Amino acid sequence: MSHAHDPLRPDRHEPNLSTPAGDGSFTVQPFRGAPLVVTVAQLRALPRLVVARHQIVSTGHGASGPFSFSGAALRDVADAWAGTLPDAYSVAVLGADGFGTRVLAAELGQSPPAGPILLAYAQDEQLLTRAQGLLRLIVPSEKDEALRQVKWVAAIRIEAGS
Ligand SMILES: Nc1nc2c(c(=O)[nH]1)N[C@H]1C(S)=C(S)[C@@H](COP(=O)(O)O)O[C@H]1N2
Ligand SMILES: [Mo]
Repeated sequence: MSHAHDPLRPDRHEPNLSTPAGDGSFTVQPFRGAPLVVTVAQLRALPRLVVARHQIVSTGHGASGPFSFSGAALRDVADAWAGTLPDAYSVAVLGADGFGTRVLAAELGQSPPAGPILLAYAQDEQLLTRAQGLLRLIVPSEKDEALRQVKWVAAIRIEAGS
């Protein structure tokens, strides 16, 4: 299937160099029902997982890292706050600047090295600053242009279908 016209599957993107405002809180939009706001403190209460030796391959300024990212599994976030999930679904993850990606349900269960997909709040054991992307989606399997390493995560939306 082609994703050529899907704005959450860009082929390329120049990274946004200006940091959008926010404290890392994000909205979870369940498939049905009202959205809720989750804080970084609530996220940190979920099991902490680590993705080690992950490199950010930037279009604009070369690769950085490898870093060790830690955070909560996107799957645990969905289980905790997204309510009843449809049989087939994907999770749209959007940054405060509108950049984003879509994670398929099947990807949520991936083990290393392809997974786990994290909502990371720390890099090399230091809490991420807002400028660094607090919070940042880490998709370990994506190694090309950081197109799925979404910074400034502000909203997560459950969408039916795959
Ligand atoms: N919210 C958001 N996340 C983003 C981007 C962006 O523009 N907005 N750019 C992506 C791209 S294309 C790159 S190369 C990396 C840059 O990450 P870095 O600042 O850690 O090098 O962020 C990715 N995540
Ligand atoms: Mo990039």
